[in-house]
Amino acid sequence: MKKAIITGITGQDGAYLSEFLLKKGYAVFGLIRRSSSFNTGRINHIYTDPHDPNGRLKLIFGDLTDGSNLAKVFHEIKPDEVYNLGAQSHVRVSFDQPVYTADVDALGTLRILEALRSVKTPVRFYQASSSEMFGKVLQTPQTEKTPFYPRSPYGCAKVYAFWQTVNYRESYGMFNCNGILFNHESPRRGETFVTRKITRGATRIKLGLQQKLFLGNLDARRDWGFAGDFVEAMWLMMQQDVADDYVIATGESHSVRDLLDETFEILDLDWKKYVEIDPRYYRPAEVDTLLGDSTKARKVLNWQPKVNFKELVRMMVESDLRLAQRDKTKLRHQESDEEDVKMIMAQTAAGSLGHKK
Ligand code: NAP
Ligand code: G4F
Repeated sequence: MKKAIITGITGQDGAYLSEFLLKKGYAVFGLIRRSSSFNTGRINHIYTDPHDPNGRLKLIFGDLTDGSNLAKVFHEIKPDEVYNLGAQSHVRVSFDQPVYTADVDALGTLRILEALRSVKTPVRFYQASSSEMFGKVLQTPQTEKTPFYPRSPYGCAKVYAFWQTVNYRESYGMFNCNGILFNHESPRRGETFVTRKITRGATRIKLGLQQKLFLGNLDARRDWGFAGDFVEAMWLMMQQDVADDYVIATGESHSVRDLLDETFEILDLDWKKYVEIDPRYYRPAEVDTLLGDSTKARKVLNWQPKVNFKELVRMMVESDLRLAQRDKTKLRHQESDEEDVKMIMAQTAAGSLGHKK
């Protein structure tokens, strides 16, 4: 049975990739960070009892800032494949936490590469590179040959990690791949990324749980795909005879405004009545437009996306509508529970439920 280690298993892509690898028959080992509250919500449905000898998903505590722990994990598990999806992945936040972002996203990758270099069994390595590396784009559409021009601490950290991945491949003959993935979304997308923020906000507005939606730059354009399609490309890269780097994208670009049109139209609402601009969501430097050309992946990996923009938005709206409905029901129950508690307390104070002496 093949063994894969996934860093960032609790994130959006980690959850989809785990499901995908488990279906392929892999034993999956996920690195998780210790957290003061549960952080495994996206993978609870596939998690098995840690003592079950047949359980194929195991979680191990670890952190990309702790190199000695990474080396220990690799030596103990001797994986066939390592997928490095762990990152401080929010571009806006990287301006507030540039050093931390570099430590996790750039040096974290280097720590993995160094640890893997000392593992004696052959290991294949996947690095979650990003279209953010193209930043202020020098060519459209962007291919594997387009020069990088990062526009954020996050983008700079990912460029560093990209080149170290290539460098270790060329210097030490390691099987290292970079997947240069354009934006990919899903119902499991973090709530502060723009797609999910919009589908979540719009559905809550529809059900009366929220009045307004505050956003930043509505003119930015992105090549948005479905995360479930994109994790298949990660795996395909790792099954080739030769390690290489690939752009993974849909080849369609839409603005944040298009996303608002599409989302609110499904809900029969006019977004202009609800959306307000909040400059806090502007970035010191913006990536205005991204559009990927994944011809190489389509030819070599025989990969192509299955879900288009409209289908993606509908999938996210339906899922968020279900969650909003659940929140509304919970709120109603809470209100009626609150009434019950008040009534019981009032009766107690009045003596009708008072303690007998
Ligand atoms: P995500 O949902 O934000 O997940 C990030 C994961 O990294 C989480 O599991 C998080 O753990 C973990 N993590 C954060 N800091 C860590 C640390 N110090 N040590 C170990 N793990 C840490 O991101 P995603 O959307 O799934 O993206 C996966 C990867 O692809 C990331 O590297 C991202 O930068 C890259 N990428 C994403 C896209 C996209 O559009 N989604 C496009 C290109 C590249 P917690 O749950 O504990 O926070
Ligand atoms: O959804 P976003 O935060 O994604 P961004 O910055 O493109 O980064 C994502 O994709 C990258 C791949 O290119 C990944 F590497 C990265 O990890 C992450 O997954 O923002 C998209 C666009 C930006 O131009 C932003 O300025 O939407 C604009 N935007 C407008 N209002 C907003 C908002 N973004 C966020 N997060 N929140 C807003 O209120």
